[in-house]
Amino acid sequence: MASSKKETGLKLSVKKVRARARAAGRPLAARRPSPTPASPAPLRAQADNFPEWYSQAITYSEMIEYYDISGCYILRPWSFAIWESIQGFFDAQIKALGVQNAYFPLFVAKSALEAEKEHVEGFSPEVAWVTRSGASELVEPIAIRPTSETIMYPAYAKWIRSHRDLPLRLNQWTNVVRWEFKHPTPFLRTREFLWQEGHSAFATRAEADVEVLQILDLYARVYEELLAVPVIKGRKSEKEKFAGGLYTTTVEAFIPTNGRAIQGATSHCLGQNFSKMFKIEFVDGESERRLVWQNSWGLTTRTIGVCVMVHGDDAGLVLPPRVAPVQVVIIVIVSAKDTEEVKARLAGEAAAAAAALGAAGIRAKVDDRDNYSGGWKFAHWEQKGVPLRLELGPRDFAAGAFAGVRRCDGAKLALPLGAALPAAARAALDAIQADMLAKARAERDAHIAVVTRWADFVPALDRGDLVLAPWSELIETEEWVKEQTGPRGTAAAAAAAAAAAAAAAGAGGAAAAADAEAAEVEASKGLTGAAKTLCIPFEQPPLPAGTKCFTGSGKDAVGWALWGRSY
Ligand code: 87F
Repeated sequence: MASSKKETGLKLSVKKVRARARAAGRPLAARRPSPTPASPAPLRAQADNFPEWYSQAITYSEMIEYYDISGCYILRPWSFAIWESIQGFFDAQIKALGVQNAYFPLFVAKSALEAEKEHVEGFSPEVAWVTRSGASELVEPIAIRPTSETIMYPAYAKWIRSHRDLPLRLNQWTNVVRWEFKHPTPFLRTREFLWQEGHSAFATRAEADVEVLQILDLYARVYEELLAVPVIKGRKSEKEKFAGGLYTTTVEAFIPTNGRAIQGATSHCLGQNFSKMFKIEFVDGESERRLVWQNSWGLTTRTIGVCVMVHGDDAGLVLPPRVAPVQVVIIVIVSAKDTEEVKARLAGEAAAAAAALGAAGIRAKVDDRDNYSGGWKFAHWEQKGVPLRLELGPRDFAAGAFAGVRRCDGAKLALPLGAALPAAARAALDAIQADMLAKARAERDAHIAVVTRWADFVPALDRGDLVLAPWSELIETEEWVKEQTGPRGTAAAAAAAAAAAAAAAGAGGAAAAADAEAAEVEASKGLTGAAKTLCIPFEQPPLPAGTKCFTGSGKDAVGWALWGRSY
C-alpha cells in the first residue's frame, strides 16, 4: 500500500528537479556542487522489517533520539510538539467539563504505596525505588510514581468532608516510571513516559458512570479527530480490566502493517475500592457518612507511536495536519539560469505566503536553505511527514499558483498565490485530515474478521486480522485462547521460535543471523504472540438467540468480543 505511493511522490519530485536542471542546460552532477548528498538516506521498507522501519522513521524525522538507558528516549521538538497539540485539545476539553489541573509529588513513601497492596501487587516488579542519597542509604526507600492513586488519595481523604466538597475532579500532566522488562519500543513501551492522569470523586455511582464515558469519548476524539486513527470503544474483560477498579473502558487501535492491536487509552470506574482503603468519605444531605465513587483515566505519549505506525509509509512519517508541527512547507525551486531578480522575487513570494498562512493560523515554513538541493529537501520533509508541500518555480510563479503535493497520497494540486492562498491551504489540509482518517478506517475495517467457529480463529489472526467473535465472557475461555495462541500454539510462532533458538545456539554465522532476523520480522508482523480480548465493543452486532461461544466451550455467548494480538 504505502510503498508505491511514497515512491511516486519522491521519484516525481526528484525527476522534476532533474528536468529543471536539464532545462538549464547543465549536466546534473555539475548543476549544484553540493556539500550534501542528493537526498537523505532512505528508510528500510516497511514490508522488509517493520521494527527497523519504525526506528528509522522516528529518528530520521528527528522525533526521537536514543539514550543510553534502556527504555528511555529523548523526545525532540518534532514529537513533543505533537504531544503539545494533544495536550492543548484534551486540557481545554476536560476544563470545560469542570476538571482542574494540579501537581502531586513524583515520590511515594514505601508505606503509602503498600497501604494499597492489592492493586499494586501484580505491578510491583515494575516499581523503581530510590534507596540512597549520595553515599548514605535512605532510612526508608521511596518509590518513583508508576501512577498516582496512592499519592493523591490520602489528600482526597483530607479534603473531602461534605457532599459540598464533591465532585472533586483533578488531573495532572506528568511523567511516570514503570520498569518494564519486555522489549522497549519508543512511545509504545518505555520505562518513563508522559501522560495525563485524571482522578475524580463523586457522591454517586451514576455521576461516575457518566464521566467514564465522557472521558472515553474525548480519548476517541484525540485519536480520530487529531491523529486520524480510528478506534473501537468498549469495556475490558474481567481478565484485562484494571484489577483495582470496578470496570475499565478502553479505546483500541489497529496497526495494519503487522496486524497488531494496541490499547489507546483507558477510563476506569474505580467504584468504592479505593475510597474504602483510603477512607475517602463524605457526609451526605441526610448527615449520613458515605464512601465516594471514584474514576481514574489516562492517556500517554503512546498516542504518537500509534500515529506513526498507522500512517507512516516507506518514505517516512505521514502526519495528520491537526497535529503536524509544520503543516505546509514551501520550497522555492530555482536554477543557475534564473536571474538574481527572479530568485529574489520567488523568495519574497514564498516568505509572504508563509506569513499569510501563519496569520491564518496555519503552521507554515519556508525551507530556503541554499546548501541543499530541491530533491534533498523534498525527501527530507517527506521523511518528517509534513502534510502539504508547496513548490514555487519560475513557471509556477508565472502561472500564479504553487504546485502542491499531498504527503498522504502524493496527489498534486495547484494553490493560488496571493490573498486566496490561506483559504485554499486550509481546505487542502482539512481534506488531507479527512482522507487520512477515512483511509485508516477502511484499512482497519478490512481487517476485522467475524468468526463464529474456533477453526476460523487462528487463520484469521494469521492473516493479520482482528477477530470479532461471540463470547461467553468466561475467564477460563479467555485463558484457553491465550494458551492455544501462545508461544507453541501456532505454526508461525513455532517456526519463529525455532529460528530464534537456532540463532541463539550459534547455529552458524550469516544464516543464523538471517533466520533470527526473519523470526524478528515474523514476530513484528504480529504472527506470533498470544491473542487476548481487546474489548467488548459498545457497538454490538445483533446476537441471534442460542449463539454459542466461538471457543467451542459449549457455553452460551453473551455478546461479541474483539480479539487480537496486541502490543
Ligand atoms: C505499575 C506499577 C504500579 C499500571 C502500574 O490506568 C502500579 C501500577 O496501578 C498501576 N501500572 N497501574 C494501573 C494504573 C491505573 C490507572 N491510573 C490512573 C490508569 C489511568 C491513570
